[in-house]
Amino acid sequence: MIYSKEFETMEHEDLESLQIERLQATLNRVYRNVSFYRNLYDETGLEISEIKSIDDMAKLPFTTKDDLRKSYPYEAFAVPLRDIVRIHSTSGTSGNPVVVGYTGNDLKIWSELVARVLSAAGMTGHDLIQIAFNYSQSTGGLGFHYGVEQIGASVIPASGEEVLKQIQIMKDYRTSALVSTPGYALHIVSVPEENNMDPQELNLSVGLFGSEPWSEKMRIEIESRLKIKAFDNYGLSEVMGPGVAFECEERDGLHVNEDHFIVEVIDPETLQILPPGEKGELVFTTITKQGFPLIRYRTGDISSIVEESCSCGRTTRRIKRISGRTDDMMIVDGNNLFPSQIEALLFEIEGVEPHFKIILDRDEGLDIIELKVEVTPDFIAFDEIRKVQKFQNKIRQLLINRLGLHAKITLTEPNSLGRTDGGKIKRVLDLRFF
Ligand code: DLL
Repeated sequence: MIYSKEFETMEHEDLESLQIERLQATLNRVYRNVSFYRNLYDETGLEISEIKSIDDMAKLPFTTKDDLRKSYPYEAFAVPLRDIVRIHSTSGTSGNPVVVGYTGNDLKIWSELVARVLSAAGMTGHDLIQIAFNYSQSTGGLGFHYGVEQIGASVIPASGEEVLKQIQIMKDYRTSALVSTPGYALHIVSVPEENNMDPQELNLSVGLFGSEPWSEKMRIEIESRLKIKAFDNYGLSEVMGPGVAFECEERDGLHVNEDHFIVEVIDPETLQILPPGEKGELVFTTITKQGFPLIRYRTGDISSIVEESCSCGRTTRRIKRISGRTDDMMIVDGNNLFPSQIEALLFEIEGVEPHFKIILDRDEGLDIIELKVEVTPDFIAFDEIRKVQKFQNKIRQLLINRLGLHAKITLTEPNSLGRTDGGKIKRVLDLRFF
């Protein structure tokens, strides 16, 4: 079903006029209220009144995650704090997290955009929808929650509940739709098999998965093992959370909510705009957000724009499934993590070198992470089991306390991790299949 027919099926010309009108209002707002944008435009001599068409957008400078981090916590908000009714944040890297504020109107729009995502996957007011995203600072849990209420379905906020409990709820409450990461869906299918439970006993018919990369192969596996139809959806906290782009019943690319976000694809090296069909970095501009508007935000996600119309009837353009990142960001069980975060922690521990390798693998759908760390040459304790264990524990605890990351720690001898010709260690070895 198409939730917002008027906007999702708008003639392209009308959509473009709407976009330009909303973009100009947003540019005025950020120029007036956000010193980062005002300084940026003043420095580059840009007059925002020059931006009269979508093509003119090329004149606007980009915004990066680093810019937003520097605005910690509230500098990039475009309204006074008293008008903000919700605050989310991205996980911090070695520095500050990005803090995102929503006004009451932003939340209303967010619910509507998530309602579009759910409706496109065939969910209606009759569904019982179990949300297995954490209800936390990240946007998955609460973002979906209000969208489910918006379509009048019943929401089961299972959040981070333990997996057997999740399955019990699914069985007893006759959950018809699951919203989670694709990895979690695979985990859910592995557990009943171990416990002699049959997925057929569940009433699930549809799954909506996102927040991390996944492949067509993984979709087939989830669908056949859970006996459901699985849909992809994409979003990021800085731009809004879930609700940015989503698959319809054709499942051939993700429709962007273009009446709220302008999407571009650029070459991450030359920063030139790429034509539809060419792969590059996704860039989003928000055109209705009040609390935390973003102009030409570089996401680091790699995709391309599909220009051909879709037979579902929506006229909004689609992006291809996300195929990777321009940076070294990893997504571990739906949480974003940069190697630099780990490096910063290791610097604090005496006796280890900041030389390490992260090995990512998947077991029964869940991500497992191993951290191999080289110790300094004077740490000759490999034969003192207790000392080694104590040391491993110290690193393990630090990762849990600071990054919420449960990793297996392996200590290795100096220079044992292998270097490239340039002397660098390849930081991440990702053995998960996508
Ligand atoms: O993951 C928002 C979200 C929640 C989207 C639930 C969908 C469902 P962040 O935690 O800020 O926000 O992470 C955003 O996750 O830049 C991508 O790298 C990655 N990502 C999100 N959705 C997909 C997807 C939420 N469908 C980052 N495929 C983004 C691949 C995805 N990667």
